[in-house]
Amino acid sequence: MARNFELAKIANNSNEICPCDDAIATTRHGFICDGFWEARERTRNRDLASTSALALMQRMEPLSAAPAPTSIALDQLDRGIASAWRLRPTGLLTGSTAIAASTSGDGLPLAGSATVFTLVELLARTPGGIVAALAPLRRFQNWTAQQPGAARQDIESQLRRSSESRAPFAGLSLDRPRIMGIINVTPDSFYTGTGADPAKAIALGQSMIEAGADILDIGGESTRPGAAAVSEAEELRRLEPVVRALAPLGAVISVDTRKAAVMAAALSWGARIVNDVAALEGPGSLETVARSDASAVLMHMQGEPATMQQGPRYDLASLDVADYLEARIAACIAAGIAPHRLVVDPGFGFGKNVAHNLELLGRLSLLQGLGCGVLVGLSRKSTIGRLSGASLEERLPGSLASALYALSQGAQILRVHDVAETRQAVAVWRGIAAGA
Ligand code: 7PJ
Repeated sequence: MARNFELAKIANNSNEICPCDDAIATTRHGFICDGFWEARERTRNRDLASTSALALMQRMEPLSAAPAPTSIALDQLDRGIASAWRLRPTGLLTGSTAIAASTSGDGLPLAGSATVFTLVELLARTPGGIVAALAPLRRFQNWTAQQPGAARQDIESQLRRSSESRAPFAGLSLDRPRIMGIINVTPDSFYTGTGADPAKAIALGQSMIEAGADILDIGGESTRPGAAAVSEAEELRRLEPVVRALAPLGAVISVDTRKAAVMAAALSWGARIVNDVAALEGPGSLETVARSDASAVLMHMQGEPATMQQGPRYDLASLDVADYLEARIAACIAAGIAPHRLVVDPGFGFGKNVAHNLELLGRLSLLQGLGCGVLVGLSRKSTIGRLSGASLEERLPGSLASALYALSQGAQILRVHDVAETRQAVAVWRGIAAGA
């Protein structure tokens, strides 16, 4: 009773949920309630109290839709007023229908893949808010040809980047979906408890390679909201044996870190990708990657892990995230990192509520206009729980559904906990898409 009261109190005071673990809440005052750690354990144990805890927690964030842009006809778009625009390839086709549309000029390949887009949604910022105009590709191309020079060049280059093939990333061709297995060498990550035990992390990595992982993403710091900060020395200590042991085994090694010194060390131990939830914004990160020949994942995060789930705000999440990632790509290029060394990631759950995550996933193909591969990490995150009511342990089916949706929108890399299951789902999805 006392505990339920405690949970109710927490639920009433809370406004957001961690992106990863349903059972962790931040309060309006920005701290993690102690009672929640116990509640989390109870959720894992799946006793009766934990079920009601989950129900309480799921009520904390309503499943509301993100504000939609105002729909207008393409001809109504006042070019003088729109300050910036982005194209979202849509009307996506697969199989022989895709080939036919491509042959007739009614469609273009999405990022060089077998999926073809036949419609374009033009999103524009105007003083009155964001507007969206949807048009068939040919009509859109005709309209583009009538635009003044600079605008035309901008739109044409976005269209070209959305359709051209991606360069290989860290030696992996992106002409088929790639799977990145998640290995957290941390005592406090939200899922897959290898803890901080290197031997268990190495064994998990070996099993992921056997299951067909192309990339292993090894992290020594939890970026979940409220997670304890980890010193550089501790992060290095956790990562070194795992990176060194797994690097020679065939999968490309990625290091999930925000610290430049950790990036440099992991690269010297054999890692080839830096996965940075801060998109190389930390001190020395850009320079460290530029000095190496490493590749990097640029992820969008609004705010800082400790507080990012407290009232995140966007004009339109997909547009704001695309603008941010474009700026980070430009910063990388300026620092000497060529675009083929980069993939972008919208950062599901990092300073985003459920509605933001769903809008981002629905408009994922917008990111193809940046010209880099797109990586998606939705595996077992709280949005899956919110849509399905499933606990952390039960979220594999929902994770697979979200992964396949991301593939249908052109994502090239899936960051997942469940490599074998994802691999099977991807193989079946690809077979079906090519089938007719
Ligand atoms: C992500 C990540 C993600 C990238 C985490 C978890 C939570 N890195 N690190 N993208 N999420 N690039 O392990 O699911 O979505 S931490």
